[in-house]
Amino acid sequence: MRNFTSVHDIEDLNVALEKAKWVKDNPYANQDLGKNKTLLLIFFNSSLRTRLSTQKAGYNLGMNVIVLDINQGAWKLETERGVIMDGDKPEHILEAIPVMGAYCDIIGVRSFAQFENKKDDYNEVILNQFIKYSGKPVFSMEAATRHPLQSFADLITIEEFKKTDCPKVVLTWAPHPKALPQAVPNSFAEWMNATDYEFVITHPKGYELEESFVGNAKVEYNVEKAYKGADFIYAKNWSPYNDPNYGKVISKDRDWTVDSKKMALTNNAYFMHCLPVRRNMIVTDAVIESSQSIVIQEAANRVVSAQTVLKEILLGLA
Ligand code: AN0
Ligand code: CP
Repeated sequence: MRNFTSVHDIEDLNVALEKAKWVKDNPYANQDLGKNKTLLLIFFNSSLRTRLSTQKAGYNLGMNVIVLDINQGAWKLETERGVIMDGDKPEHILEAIPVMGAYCDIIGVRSFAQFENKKDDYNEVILNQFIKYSGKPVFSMEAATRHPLQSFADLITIEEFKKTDCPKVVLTWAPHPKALPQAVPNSFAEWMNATDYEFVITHPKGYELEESFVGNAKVEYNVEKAYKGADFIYAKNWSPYNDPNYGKVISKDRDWTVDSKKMALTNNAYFMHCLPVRRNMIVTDAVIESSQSIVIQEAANRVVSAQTVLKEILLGLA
C-alpha cells in the first residue's frame, strides 16, 4: 500500500479484517519493521483519539514519531498558488510540504473541510497536495470528505460485536450546535457499503449526503422505522451537503437525539459514535452509559486500524 485515503485503497476487506485481528493479538510483533523509520503526523485541526492512537500505532511498530500542530507554533501556511504573500501567512504550503517530506518516511494528515468552497473541499485540495508534493506515502487522519481510519476501526468493532453475519447497521444524524463536516458519515457509509450488512441511513430532510457515498444504502426519513430491528445504531452529526445550505446548521431538532425510547425499538442494538460526542445533544447520558454503548471499545480499535494501515505502508517501503 502506498497511500491510504479511503476504503478504495483496501484490496480485500476480509483480508484487511484478518490482518487487523492479527495486529490486535500481536501488537509488538513487528517492532523491526519501523526501525529507523520516521512517522510525521500533521494536524491542521484538533484531535484526541487520532493523535494518541496513531502515535501509539507508530511506537508499536518501532517507528520514531513526530507530531506537528500547524496552528500551534508552526508558520501560518498560504495554500493558494499565485497569491501575493503580503498578508499574515509567512510560508507557502508548496515549500512546507516537501520540507516536511524530507524529515520523514510516512506522513499522516488531518485537514477538515473548510466550508468556504465545496469544490475545494470535495477535491481534497490539501490532502492531494501532500500526496503530490511530499514524495512520501500519505495517509488520511480525517480529511475534508472521509475519515478512513475511523471507519476501519468502526468496521473492526462491528465485526467483534455482531451476533449475525449480516447485522442491520443504522447511521443516524443527530443534532449538534455547530456545523460539522460530512467526512465521518461519508466514510462510514462507504465502508458499510463495501460489506454485506443491511445498511440504513436516517436523517431529517435537507441532510442528504453526496450520492456516491450513499451508494446502495437505504435512506429512511422516518427515524422510528429506521431504528426498528437495528443491531447497531451509529450516531453522528453532519452539516448539509446540498446547496444552498452546504456547511450550515439547518436543524438542531432534539427529536433526533439517540435516547432510550428509540433504542427500545431496536434489536437491543449497540450504540456507536466516533467521539468526541456532545451528551444530551447527540445521545442521552442513559444510552451512552448503558451496557450497549461500545464507544470506548470503538475508540480503542483506532490503534488497531492505524497499526494495520501503517504496517501495510511500511511493507510497501521495504
Ligand atoms: C469532527 C467531525 O465531526 O468531523 C471530528 C470527529 C472525529 N468533530 C468535531 O469537530 C466535534
Ligand atoms: N474520532 C476521532 O477521530 O477523534 P479525534 O478527533 O479526537 O481524533
